[in-house]
Amino acid sequence: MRTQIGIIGAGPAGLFLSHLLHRIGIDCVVLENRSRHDIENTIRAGVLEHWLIDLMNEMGLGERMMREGRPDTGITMQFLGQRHHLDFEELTGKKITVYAQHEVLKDLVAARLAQGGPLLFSVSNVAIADVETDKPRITFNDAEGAPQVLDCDFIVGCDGFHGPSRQAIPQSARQELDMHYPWGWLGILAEAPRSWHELVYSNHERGFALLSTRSPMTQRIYLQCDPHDSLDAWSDDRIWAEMQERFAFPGWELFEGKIFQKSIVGLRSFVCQTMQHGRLFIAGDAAHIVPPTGAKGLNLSVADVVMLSRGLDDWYKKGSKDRLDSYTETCLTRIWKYERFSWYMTTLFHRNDAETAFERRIHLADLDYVCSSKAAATALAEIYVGLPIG
Ligand code: FAS
Ligand code: PHB
Repeated sequence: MRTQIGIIGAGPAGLFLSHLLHRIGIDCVVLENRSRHDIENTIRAGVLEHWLIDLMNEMGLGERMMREGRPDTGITMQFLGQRHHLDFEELTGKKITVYAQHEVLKDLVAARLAQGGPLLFSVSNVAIADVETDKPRITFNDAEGAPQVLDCDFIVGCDGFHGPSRQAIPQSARQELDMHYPWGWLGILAEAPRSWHELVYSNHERGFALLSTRSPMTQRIYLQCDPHDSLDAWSDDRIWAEMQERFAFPGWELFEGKIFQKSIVGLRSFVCQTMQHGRLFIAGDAAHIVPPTGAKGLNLSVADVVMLSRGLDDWYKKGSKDRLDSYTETCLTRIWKYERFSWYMTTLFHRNDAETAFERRIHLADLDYVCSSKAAATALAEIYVGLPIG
């Protein structure tokens, strides 16, 4: 098999890249080791930045998102029993849209297959070779187990944090930086109506809680927990009791319902400051991880491949490698702003048992400042809605 761009991974980064390349007439093949059903049913992110909505619509992929996604003018911040609306639209002129990542993937997969784009699911034994030559290749077994070779001009690793592409950059050439947080997120999906008109971020003495949504009758709710907690320790009753405490607000009711999905994820920040090596590029979670508090993971992954697609366009159309050569530097500028923002939102909203009484008052003053200063609110809002994609 031969193509111009070999893409490993059919998550947001890999699928958006395939559509961006298709739009500019560059051939690509996407290799995904999970099944179509699995990737379309993996519950992850929920918030899309304004420019990503525009991109989906520009590519003709936004019809269902515009129909089923929930555009929000802002978020609600809750602390000390008070709720404060941060009006992003008033502060920035932009909105966010709550539309689940797995729904985005369904739309991207269906469109890619309809275009006849080679999108191979359930592959195995993916290995990257010869990236230091001008004939890089990917070896793998296809869904039937037959060995295959994909010859490419370039390989793009969109295979997430645990995929093989980052490891294909020699350790000596990789500069990796990370931070771990002492918190985990217990996330649930519940069959219940919406209890509030927008996202609620609650900083409560008992811990952080986040009220999000997936549809009018499916709610996505998160609780700060110990990252080493087991789901066995979190019965449905305990989960609802904890959520009622952390979201408690006079005259308001959190609607409960059947919990049909539970998970616990740890929080971390990670950046591989080397995002290219020879003819190999890495993008998205393969290169960086943010704690989900700022709702940046998916959006940052897509921003990487927007930048990369521009460099590949220059390479094929103008014979210029300048934008490919500056890919890492270009992406890191946005990545580190989003890493800081995600760290900020995480430390702002999570209950840190290790902080002193004085630090707790500083923390509460920080929350109060965001809710009482237009300048502070705008600083949060402009990144939450999404920095310009340039
Ligand atoms: P992804 O990890 O999404 O996609 C990588 C793809 O590569 C996967 O489909 C994988 O199966 C495939 N792959 C891996 N190894 C392979 C191999 N060897 N061969 C072929 N394919 C391979 N972000 C938010 O903004 N908000 C959230 O609430 C949020 N919650 C999250 C919860 C969890 C449990 C996780 C893990 C992440 C969460 N994220 C969240 C972040 C998430 O949305 C990512 O930022 C986003 O999926 C990144 O997209 P990709 O870079 O495409 O990587
Ligand atoms: C989600 O809906 O999954 C979501 C929303 C906002 C966040 C994180 C996750 O900050």
